[in-house]
Amino acid sequence: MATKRFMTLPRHIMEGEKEHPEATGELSTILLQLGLAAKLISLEVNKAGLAEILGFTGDENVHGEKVKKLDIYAHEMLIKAMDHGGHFCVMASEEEEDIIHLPPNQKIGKYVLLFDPLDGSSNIDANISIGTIFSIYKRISQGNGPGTREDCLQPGYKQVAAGYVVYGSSTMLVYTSGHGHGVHGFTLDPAFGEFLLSHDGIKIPKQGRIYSLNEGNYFSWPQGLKNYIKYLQSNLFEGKPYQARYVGSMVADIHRTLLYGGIFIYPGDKRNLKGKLRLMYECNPMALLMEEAGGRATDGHSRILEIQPEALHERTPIYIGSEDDVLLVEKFLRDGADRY
Ligand code: P6P
Repeated sequence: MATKRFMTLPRHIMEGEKEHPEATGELSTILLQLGLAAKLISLEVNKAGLAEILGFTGDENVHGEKVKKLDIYAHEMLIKAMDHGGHFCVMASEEEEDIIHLPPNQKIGKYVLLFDPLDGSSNIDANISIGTIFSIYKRISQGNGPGTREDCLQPGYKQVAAGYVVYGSSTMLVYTSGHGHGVHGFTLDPAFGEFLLSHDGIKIPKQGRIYSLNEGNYFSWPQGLKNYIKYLQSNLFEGKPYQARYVGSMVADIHRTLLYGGIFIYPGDKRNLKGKLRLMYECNPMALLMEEAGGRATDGHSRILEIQPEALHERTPIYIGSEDDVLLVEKFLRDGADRY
């Protein structure tokens, strides 16, 4: 392995490819293209306050939510960066109701890309960290024609790669190609516009000391979750209770959980039984990363990665982070018998 000091994303991907002779190099090219899109989105995000591109477009996305201009820019940038090169047969985005076909004149590939172009975008105006989340599968539909909804609705354990870009105090790209190949983080050096390996083989602590969820929804939670949070607040762990941290931007909250340990929760509650976060392009990619880093990700009872999707934008409750923390909340949920 080359010295880490200047291990750029391209070199890391090429080195990884050498270790896996079965790799066709196509996945490597896809990850490099995603890195390029991330740099371009990062440029816009980092100057958003100056570029007068803040504020609502007045449009609404497929979920009836007001859309910020940066959402559209990130969505369009990712499609432009990924819709040629002949790698994909179909794509899907949080910003589009239906699946996205490649332009008619483009070569059709064997991969499927799902993405949330700019998650946490409601935080843009407050300069809070936001992110891009991506999930990659191989097609399962027959033939070499355009991909189908079936290609986009695969359970998370079939992902061939997943990751996120967090646009924060620095821009970081974190990805895994699954199958024990580990989770690796790259920090963008703006001086020469390259992602440099900064976190090689991220592993999450088996237990943390931080819990992360929106406590404003307390009175809608299942009883077991209320009991769990009260337990964390009223017991001492190494002499003090757990600390509460909640950004309200999934990529930022997951990134901190991955590096520091603990648990991130977006539960189902009596108003929204399936919670808020999307299975295909938020929870599945984060679950693959977390399991690869030694953590755990469930809907409170079952592995996120084993959920058989039925709809492109379906939601799921998510309990994700350090293995011991997720196992403990599952016990409280069982004991609470999902009572409200
Ligand atoms: P709430 C951001 O809008 C988002 O989709 C995720 O990034 C974040 O984890 C969640 O919603 C925050 O939701 O209900 O706590 O504001």
